[in-house]
Amino acid sequence: MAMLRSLLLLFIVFSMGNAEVKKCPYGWTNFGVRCYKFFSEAVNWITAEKNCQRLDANLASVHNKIEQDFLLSLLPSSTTRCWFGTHDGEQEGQWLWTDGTPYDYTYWAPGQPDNKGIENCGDNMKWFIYNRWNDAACLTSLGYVCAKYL
Ligand SMILES: [Ca+2]
Ligand SMILES: [Ca+2]
Repeated sequence: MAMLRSLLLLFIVFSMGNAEVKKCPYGWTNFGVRCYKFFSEAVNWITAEKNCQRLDANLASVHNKIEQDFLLSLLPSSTTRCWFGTHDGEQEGQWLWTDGTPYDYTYWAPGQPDNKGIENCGDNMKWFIYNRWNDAACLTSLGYVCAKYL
């Protein structure tokens, strides 16, 4: 009986060991089921997405106002804009997320997206009163926010 009890105890200990809580890598911030990080290095949009992919991430997608507010909270106050994961490069006006999630939410600034002079990449602005999205020329250099699943 004592043996059985010991075996049971061992089983429980090992089970608990396997049920470890998933954590974000150092420097990334957990929100919901994803981990986010702002990179201040200013690069063009495709470089930003590729840099995220090297970290098993994509440029961040946004699916509701709570995620939008969280994403902007990652930006240092001096940084007014960052790349995030939306683009309409394949077909004008058909916006997609680089992480493949459904395009089920938008938060464009007034008058945006305006495709002014050809703008196919989304930036998120902590600027003036808006805290909203803009479409920008993809070769613009901006910081960016990557996101990946836990
Ligand atoms: Ca466009
Ligand atoms: Ca624009």
